Amino acid sequence: FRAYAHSEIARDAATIKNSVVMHLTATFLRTPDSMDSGHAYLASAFSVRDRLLQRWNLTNEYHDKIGAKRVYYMSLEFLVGRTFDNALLALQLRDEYAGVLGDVGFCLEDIIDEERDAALGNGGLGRLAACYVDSLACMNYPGWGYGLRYRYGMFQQQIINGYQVEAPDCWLDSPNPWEFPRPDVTYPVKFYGHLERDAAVPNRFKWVSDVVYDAMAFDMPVPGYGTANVGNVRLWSCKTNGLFDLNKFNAGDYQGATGGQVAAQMLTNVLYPNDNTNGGKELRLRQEYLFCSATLQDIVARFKRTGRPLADLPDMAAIQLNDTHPTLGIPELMRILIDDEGLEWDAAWGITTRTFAFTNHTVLPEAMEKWPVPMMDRILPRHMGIIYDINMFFLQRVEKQFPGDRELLRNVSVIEESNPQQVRMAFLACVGSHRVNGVAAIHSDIIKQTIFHDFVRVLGEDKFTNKTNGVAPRRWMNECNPEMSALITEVVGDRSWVTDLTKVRALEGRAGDSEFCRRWWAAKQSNKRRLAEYILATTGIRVSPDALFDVQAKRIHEYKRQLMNILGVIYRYHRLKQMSAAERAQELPRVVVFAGKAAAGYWVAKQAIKLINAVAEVVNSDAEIGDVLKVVFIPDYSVTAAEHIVPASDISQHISTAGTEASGTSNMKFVLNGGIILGTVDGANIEIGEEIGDEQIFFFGCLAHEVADFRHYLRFHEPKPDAALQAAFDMIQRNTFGDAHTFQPLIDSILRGGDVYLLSVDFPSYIEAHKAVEAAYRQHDDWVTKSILSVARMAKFSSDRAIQEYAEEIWNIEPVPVGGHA
Ligand code: DL6
Repeated sequence: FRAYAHSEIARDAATIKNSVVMHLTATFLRTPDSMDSGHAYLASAFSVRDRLLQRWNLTNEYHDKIGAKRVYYMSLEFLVGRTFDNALLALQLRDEYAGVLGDVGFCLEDIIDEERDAALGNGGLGRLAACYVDSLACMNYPGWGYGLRYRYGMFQQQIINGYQVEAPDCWLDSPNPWEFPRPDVTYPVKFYGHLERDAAVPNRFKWVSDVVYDAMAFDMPVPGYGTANVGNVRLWSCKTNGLFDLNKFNAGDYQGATGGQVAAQMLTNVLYPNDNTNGGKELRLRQEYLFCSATLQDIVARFKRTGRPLADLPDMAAIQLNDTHPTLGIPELMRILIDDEGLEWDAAWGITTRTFAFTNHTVLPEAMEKWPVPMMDRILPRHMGIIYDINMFFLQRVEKQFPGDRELLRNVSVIEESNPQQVRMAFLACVGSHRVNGVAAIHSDIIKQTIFHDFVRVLGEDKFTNKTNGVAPRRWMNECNPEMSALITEVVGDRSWVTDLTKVRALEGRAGDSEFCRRWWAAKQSNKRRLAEYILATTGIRVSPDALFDVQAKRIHEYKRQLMNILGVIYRYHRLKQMSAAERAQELPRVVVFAGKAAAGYWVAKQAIKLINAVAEVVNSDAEIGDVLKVVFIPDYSVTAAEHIVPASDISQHISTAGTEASGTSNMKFVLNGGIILGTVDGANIEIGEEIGDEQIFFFGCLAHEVADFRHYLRFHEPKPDAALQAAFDMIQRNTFGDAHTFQPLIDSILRGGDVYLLSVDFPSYIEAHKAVEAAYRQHDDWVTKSILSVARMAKFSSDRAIQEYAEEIWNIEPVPVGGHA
């Protein structure tokens, strides 16, 4: 095995061709003559996968052998996207496969397009998890992701009559080359039942239930770029085979016979399509527990194979909770240590808190996970008991520290005294972890001043830290923007910048070089042409690549203020309609691109999509306007769609109400691709501005510390829209975009709903910021210089930097290269 594992990956055309043909014939029962592009993809992907396997095995075996401490990144979401191209680039085999496929009449780009996205996430949080496992692999850190293998990923968004309509994402309909079923890695997970006290040992219980499901592992490789390390994401799926009831079947009860299977399947059937909201559904709680239980059982089992005492677990395993969704991991580890392994409470608690760390990703109240105590008690009686005890010991400590402070006890209690009582998952995660971090500097400050304010008093400031997000340069530069990447490689001298983004600083020296600027701009134009073709193919709308491309691509949410953007577009349309033809001809042509999904039950967000499409229909068919303004809603936003959209922006909008966007990561992606930001002083926009310089970014809007006062004022006073906003409202109310009644609730959310997201406050400065962008864009040479300087100064926003900070300051893990060749 070792000789095989260390052997050089075969790269010659003949061997690659043989392996593709072998898979075509032996795995898919096709012949080269009957190969279509779907099978060309599958055969090629399986052949690439073969080349990863030896390294994958070696990586895990090596980490086990040397007893490396691993980090386990627990996330209910992994928004991976496609893997084929990523793997080809990581293994540096792209040209070889392009050649082999070309020889048999296929174009690699078309073959790449055959792959379905693995869309096991909603947005930023899930995509961050995917970037982080990529960085772990590339930087040789021993680490695994743990998640759920949803049978249906993020829903597919269709736009019908301007409205979002959801369709299931049946991504597993065709074979998935990027997963390995592990039927031998299966754990029983219990629900409901009752507890039997162990009379001999205080705090120990036997949890008795006959509702037991089996969680089975599927492993996904994470190719490390330019290293022999291959990471692993282990996803759990609920097994159904053993649940077929033959007795019921024999008695003619065919539906009853499969009832158990259906119930089991439900657990890992669907990704909950909520971003920054918490539905509080019972099925979701069971999903979370299945995930946590299987993961913790697996981690403990792996640890026990080392033969070390359980007290050493924190020396061998760091577990990062990606938001509160995996927080049940804390009481689950306590249950395993106390009930299964026989440890005392204090020993178990010491191990648990030294093992877990927690990342908070939001301050929105509607996203805070809380579970009703009666529900938790019914589904997970043992865990409810453990949570009560965790809370009791914690509150005892608080009482000792701050005697008699009842309000403080109420404020920090893991159990909220409402009716019914609720378990506050963020508090449980905070109490059970040794570190808590936010995801951008401003966000980490805000959580210390708001939700965790009292915890800072009790637990000390040191427990709270910041880890500003980052994105993977592999996917978000090298893969999605080959032309710009080639220019960077030329300036840096080699491709080392792909794994060391500090090297892009070298671009600064070329920002004043007119020939280089010309080529930089040519790369941007070519990306814009590519996006124009994509827009034509997906929407039927023809746009000019010579216009300014103005993009807002992200989840549709009130706090992200797509509504402000479209109101700005309406105002622009209003102005254009008032101009003479000669005046209009002087205007800067603009294509305004929207993309993003709204949670299925989020009515206001879905109405915003309808308004965008209604405006698009009117504006795009207005012959007077022509190419001066086009409005596009690209349907079914996904990782792959983002790879088309991001490299093509001139400006992108990140315009959340100050203090509401924890970080944002698409802001980083757009700037890393030479786009300029129009944004609020929020999330990571602030740090991006600090890095690239204020001349490279267009800020507007009120500041986070002003928001509370504005909101307070607007609760008691009707907002006064400025003339521009009023003109936009008037246009809607004159039925310009169809029946005004459809959109009145959107207007009312501003005029009569307290304008929670402060559109009326920020609109005037938003319009001014657009004017500043236009003026700057007309200074073409300066604009290109801005674009180059921005990219040059963006090293901080590599996920590699973020992962290194987590590794050194939270996880205490070291890089362990397994050797071998890239
Ligand atoms: O940290 C990743 C990402 C941030 O960039 C976004 O600003 C933030 O909104 C998002 N948070 C969530 C929270 N979901 N829940 N719960 O998706 O995280």
